[in-house]
Amino acid sequence: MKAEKGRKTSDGKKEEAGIAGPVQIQTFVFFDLETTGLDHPRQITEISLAAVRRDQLLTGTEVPLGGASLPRVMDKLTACVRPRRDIHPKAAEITNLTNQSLRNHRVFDEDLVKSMVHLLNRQEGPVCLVAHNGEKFDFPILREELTESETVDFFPQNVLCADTMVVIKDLYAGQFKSFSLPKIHEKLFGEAPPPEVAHTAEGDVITMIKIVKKLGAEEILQWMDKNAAAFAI
Ligand code: DCM
Ligand code: MG
Ligand code: MG
Repeated sequence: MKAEKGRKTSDGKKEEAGIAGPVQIQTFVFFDLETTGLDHPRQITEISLAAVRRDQLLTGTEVPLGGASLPRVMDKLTACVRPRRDIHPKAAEITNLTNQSLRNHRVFDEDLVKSMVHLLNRQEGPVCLVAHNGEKFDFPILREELTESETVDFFPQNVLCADTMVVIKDLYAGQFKSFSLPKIHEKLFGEAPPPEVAHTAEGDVITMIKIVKKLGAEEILQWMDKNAAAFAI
């Protein structure tokens, strides 16, 4: 988080200006949305959250999975959502979520938001939502759905957010020609995520975690400690 410069510590000494404050994010909640498409209003068709402790990203028990390693200890929530507008055919094609298949599902409502909040409340703080292209896509869409459904007051005010696309552009720009999630995965693991994984919210969340571990979690997590912003509206 951006440092509060010159803040006084409990013994009255001034902290050194310019050095990031004592914030060390303890839980990273990888997060992805599937939506009705790229045209506005963009509405959620699926949401996935996977909360992972810092130490699990750095040294956690590793289970081999497709040549990568994943933390064994994760708290996850994935849910489909019926949007209040039509799903664009292109979005339906890549996500395999259709107007027809979601027709009897619940909309983005208080019960879903409370499920998310309960998952977030169980994590050790500071907590940071992490999404790929989150600044331009997932974070504003979630904020809009919270506002529209009048559930924004339930959402914890102290949650942070960070965008892995921004982090990777900042730290590893030279390594990649494209910064899309499938292209980064392809470069690092020799193949794109399979179609049954790509553009599913949970599949994209898992891909993000694999990428962070593979590129170097230590450096990426420290970047987020320094640069994460407040999620609250
Ligand atoms: N999307 C789209 N067309 C694309 C890429 C994405 O309409 N070529 C929309 C639909 C997806 C959403 O963006 O549900 C999120 O993309 P992603 O699966 O990459 O998270
Ligand atoms: Mg996404
Ligand atoms: Mg996705």
